[in-house]
Amino acid sequence: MTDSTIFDKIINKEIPADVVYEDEHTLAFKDINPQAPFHVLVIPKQRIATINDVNEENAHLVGNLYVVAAKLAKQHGFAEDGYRVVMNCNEHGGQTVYHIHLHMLAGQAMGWPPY
Ligand code: IU
Repeated sequence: MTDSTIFDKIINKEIPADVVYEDEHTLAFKDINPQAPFHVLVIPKQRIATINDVNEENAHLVGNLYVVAAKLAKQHGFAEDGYRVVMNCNEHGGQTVYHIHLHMLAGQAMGWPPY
């Protein structure tokens, strides 16, 4: 597993972030380089480097990311029109920060395919 990332500093409040949700296991904050009108990253507080590191023991932490995304969608009025959640894995997936994060993009219609 790679070393800790800047997201640990955000979790530990060592650097600021625009936090939109926080509980014991999960944090959600605005992406600093938004790709949609609403773009937040939903992350587990316990670092999991990539999707390849998801297993039976930590799967509940990944499930929580979707629970939080659904809450945020309802709270911000995106549930009905829809939105996108995506998690990039390694180089071909476009992952740059090795602490898994669910991108939640909303506020406009999304295109497909994503390349
Ligand atoms: P990726 O899926 O690993 O490529 O996404 C990393 C995201 O983290 C990307 O959208 C960045 O804009 C975002 N980000 C951030 O919000 N705050 C930071 O301090 C850093 C990256 I570094």
